[in-house]
Amino acid sequence: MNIHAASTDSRVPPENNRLLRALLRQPVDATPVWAMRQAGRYLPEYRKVRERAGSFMQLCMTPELACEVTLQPLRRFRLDAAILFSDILTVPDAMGLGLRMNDGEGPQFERPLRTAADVGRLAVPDPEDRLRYVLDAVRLVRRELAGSAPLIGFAGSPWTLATYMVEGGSSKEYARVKGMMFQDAVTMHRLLDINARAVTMYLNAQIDAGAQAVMVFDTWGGVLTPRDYREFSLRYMRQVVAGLKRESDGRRVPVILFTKAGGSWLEDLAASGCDAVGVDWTTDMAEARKRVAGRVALQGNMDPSILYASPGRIRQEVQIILDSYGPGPGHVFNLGHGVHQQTDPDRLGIMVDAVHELSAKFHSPAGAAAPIQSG
Ligand code: 1CP
Repeated sequence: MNIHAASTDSRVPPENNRLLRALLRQPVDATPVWAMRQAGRYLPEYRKVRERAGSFMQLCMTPELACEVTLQPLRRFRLDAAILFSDILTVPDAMGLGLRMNDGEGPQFERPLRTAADVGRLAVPDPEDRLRYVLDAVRLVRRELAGSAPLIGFAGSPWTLATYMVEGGSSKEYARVKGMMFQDAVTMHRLLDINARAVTMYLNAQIDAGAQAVMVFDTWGGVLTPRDYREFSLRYMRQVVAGLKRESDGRRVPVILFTKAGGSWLEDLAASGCDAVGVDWTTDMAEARKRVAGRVALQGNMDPSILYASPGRIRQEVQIILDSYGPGPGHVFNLGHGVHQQTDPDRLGIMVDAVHELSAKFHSPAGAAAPIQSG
C-alpha cells in the first residue's frame, strides 16, 4: 500500500517524507536529518517561551506553547522531522509520582517508588485522561506542520522510566534501582510490566492523535550488564513494540528503538521487531550496518560535541559518517545523543545542510518520487 503518492497539483507543497521512507529502508533523494533535543535551551526563542510558560511542566502542559517550541527548530533549519516537545517523565507523573523540574537540578519525583507496596499501588494511566495535554499538542503540531515534515512521537523505555521512578530523579550509580532489581526481581518485573503497558497505550494514543513515527528512548539501558539488559530492558521494549499500532491512516508507522551505549546489543535490537535502531557515536556506522544486516534502518550517530568545532570540521565529520554508512537507503542522520545546551544554533544548521548536500551522491534523484510501499 502506498503511504504517499507524489502530488501533481503545483499549488500543494510536496510532503516531506524522507524520514518515513528512510526508516522503512525505501529510496530517498537525500539522507534525512533531525537532532535529538532539537528543541530546547540552546535556542534563545525556546528560552523566551519557557520563561513565558513559568515552568517546564507548564510548557509541556500547554498545547499551544508545546506546539510553538516543537516548530521553532524547523523554522531555523531544514530538518526532515519534528519531534514532539514533551518529556519521557510525563508518564510517571501521570501515574501519580509528582514530577518537579527544578532549574539546574534536573527532574525530581515527590513520591518515588521505594517498596513493593509502592509498586503494588501503581496503575496504568489512561492517556486520554491524564496525558490529554500531550495528545492535544500532537494534534496541533500535525495541523501546523501540514505535511512539511513528519512528526515523531516518543516515550521512555520501561527500564529508563523505572530508573527515575525508583531513584526519584537522575542518578550516577543507580544504587536504589539496581538494589530493587537484585533484591526483589519480582517487584522490578512488576514495575517494568506496568511501565511497558503504560508506554504502549501512551504511544498508541500518540499515533491515534497523529504521530507518524514513534521512538523509544532507552537512555539508561547501557548501565546494565548484557544479561540484565536483555532481562530488564530489551524484553520490555519488545513487549512495547509488539503492542504498537503499526499502521494509521493507511500508512505504516515506523518504530525506532534507541539504547544509549547499546552498541554491543545491535543484533538483539535489530531482532526486536522495530523498524530502526538509534546508534550513538561509540559505534562505527559501517560496522553497525554490517551487523544489522539489512533488518532495520539506522539512526545516528554524530558526537554532539562536534558542534563545538569549526564549520569545516563539522562538514568533515558529516562526510565521515555518511561515507561510513555508504550508499543506499536506511540511514537517518542524527546526533548520537541530545544537542548540548551550550551549542551555537548556527552550528546545527551547518550540520543539517551538510547532510543534505553531501548525501545526494549516495541516492538517486528519482528516489523521493517513487511511491512508498508498506514495510
Ligand atoms: O527546563 C528545561 O528546559 C529542561 C530541559 C529539558 C528539555 C528541553 C528537559 C528536562 N526535557 C526536555 C525536553 C525533552 N526531553 C524532549 C523534547 C523533544 C526534543 O528532543 O527536542 C525529549 C525527547 C526528552 C526526552 C528525555 N527526557 C529523555 C530521553 C532522551 C535523552 O536525552 O536521553 C530523558 C532521559 C529525559 C529526562 C530529562 N528531562 C529533562 C532533563 C534535564 C532530563 C535528563 C536528566 C538526566 O540526565 O537524568
